[in-house]
Amino acid sequence: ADPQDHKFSLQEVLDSFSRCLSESKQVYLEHYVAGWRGLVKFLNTLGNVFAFISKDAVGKVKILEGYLDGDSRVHYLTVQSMVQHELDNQLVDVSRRGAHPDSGCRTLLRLHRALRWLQLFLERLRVSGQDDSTSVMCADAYNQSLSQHHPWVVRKAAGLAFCVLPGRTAFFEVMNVGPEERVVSVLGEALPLISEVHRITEALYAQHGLLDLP
Ligand code: 1PZ
Repeated sequence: ADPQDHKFSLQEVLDSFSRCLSESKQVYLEHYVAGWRGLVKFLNTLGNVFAFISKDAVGKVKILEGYLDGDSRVHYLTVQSMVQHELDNQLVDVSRRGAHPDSGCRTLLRLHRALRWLQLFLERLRVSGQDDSTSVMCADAYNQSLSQHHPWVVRKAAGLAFCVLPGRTAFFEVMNVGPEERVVSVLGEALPLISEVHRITEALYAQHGLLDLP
């Protein structure tokens, strides 16, 4: 068999996010978490500079995996059922950090905010041209989204990490999805689904007043 078959590809990540939505627009937690697990793998291939980011993401993925495998797993099938279950049972610190610092709701919110960054970044990448800089695309996407939730020191560290991102051509290669035209078409198919997952989660969190969980 071709060893390339087993090599990591960003395709798997996009597939996981594409599988997130049920017919009734519920968001399956299992696929959401699988998407993040894949993103972390991808981030790790980019080098040690990104370790502080990957470490935080891994921690959050592990927390959610704990719920997916835990005694209450029936309640963690979808993001909707998770929110319902945790709110009904007072398992969320709503106004300040307290007894539930690792609730599914607040943990997923961090990834949800980062998903917006991913959406903006991949969209920029999709429509970019030969001479565009991944560092600039990444920083723009970050400044438009996730940065507003981060303190100065994290913004500073993130800014430094963006500077050492591989250039556009190398970045397309590490995505390992195929030639540029294919990357562009795969992104074109996956991004509307990622946006939809983001939009539905955002509406759910807004409806329950959960967008600022500590
Ligand atoms: C391709 C280049 C990768 C750029 C990644 C862009 C995101 C930069 C985020 C830097 C933040 C990392 C440090 C940790 C911050 C945490 O304080 C926050 C809030 O969590 P809390 O402290 O409240 O528990 N964590 C986050 O905001 C989640 C960040 C996850 C970032 C995952 C990025 C995955 C990248 C995939 C690569 C394509």
